[in-house]
Amino acid sequence: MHLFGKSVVSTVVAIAMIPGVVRGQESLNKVAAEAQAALQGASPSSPAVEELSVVPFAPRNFVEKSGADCSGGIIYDDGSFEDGYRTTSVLAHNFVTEFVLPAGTNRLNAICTCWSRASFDTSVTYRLNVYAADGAGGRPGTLLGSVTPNFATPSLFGRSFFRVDIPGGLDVPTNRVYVGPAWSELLDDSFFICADENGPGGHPSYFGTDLVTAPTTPLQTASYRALGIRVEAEASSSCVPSSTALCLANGRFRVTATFQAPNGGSSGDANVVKLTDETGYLWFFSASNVETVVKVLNGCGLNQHYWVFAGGLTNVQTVITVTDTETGAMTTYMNPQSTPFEPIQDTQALATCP
Ligand SMILES: [Ca+2]
Repeated sequence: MHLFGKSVVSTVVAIAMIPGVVRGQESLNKVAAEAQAALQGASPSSPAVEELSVVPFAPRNFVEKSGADCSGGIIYDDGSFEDGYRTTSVLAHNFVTEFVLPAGTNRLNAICTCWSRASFDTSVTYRLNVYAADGAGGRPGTLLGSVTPNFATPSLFGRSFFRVDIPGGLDVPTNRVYVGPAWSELLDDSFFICADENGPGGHPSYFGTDLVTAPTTPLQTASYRALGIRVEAEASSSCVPSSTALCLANGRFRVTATFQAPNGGSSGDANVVKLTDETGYLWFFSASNVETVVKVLNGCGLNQHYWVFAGGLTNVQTVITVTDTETGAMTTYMNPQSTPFEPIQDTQALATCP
């Protein structure tokens, strides 16, 4: 598909657009929803990724930085972007990359995205989505938060970073999340998220064609290494409770766990249920089937440590992580596969008093 040519379908959509529409999120969603309804059955059932580099005169290996680029943050690209991607959807594009937050950090402060364009529309309106890694097979799942709307004005065929600060930060319950932009092809024609095609790579990206729904199609162009998406993260001052994060001692300590059933059985994040401010339990397979009880005790008056105790009713492989969100210190316990859970009575767990 030529970048400047419009398919019959997208021409129909363009006519349906209202001139001067306010580019708020509500109108973004409304326009997309109306177009989706109008196009039912007409949109491609399996959208693919379209590459900016099919434009023969696009400059290569060219980085133009127009703003803060999260250079001190979590970066998976090599600093130069050889291409740009969007989907073939005539409705919307949604790209995310997996980010693994450094130990002790669970608050996203800023997201930087690199943009390029191949049209005379100079400004793209986009939302930034953060998804939990709780979809099928660890793919993007629950939408944890969005920052919207945002605007970027990349130069024609350039590659420019645009930084968005998250007001108050976004606390996330696990250290692995998916982050990236979504934008409407109806409102913003021919914009591309920058792509690094010769860096170290190592983190998967996914794409989809809805502004909100978690994108779950793996990005697998031949030369994909990383997208132009970076984040800044820091330690939150407290634990954020969720179905997989147990917050104890007035929110200071976060307990999370993963499990792996034997013989390639099910695996994932343990579900947590709080019992008291210092005790909770984990379940893996059903809410009625308790696997492990965990507590964090304040032993500062006795031996200048916080204590971690746990008792298991399981022989499934389990990894329990206890994090002191005030200091970022963490300790991890593992029960091996097909082994009766040995009691944990760790009175030296965290030397982070008071
Ligand atoms: Ca590169």
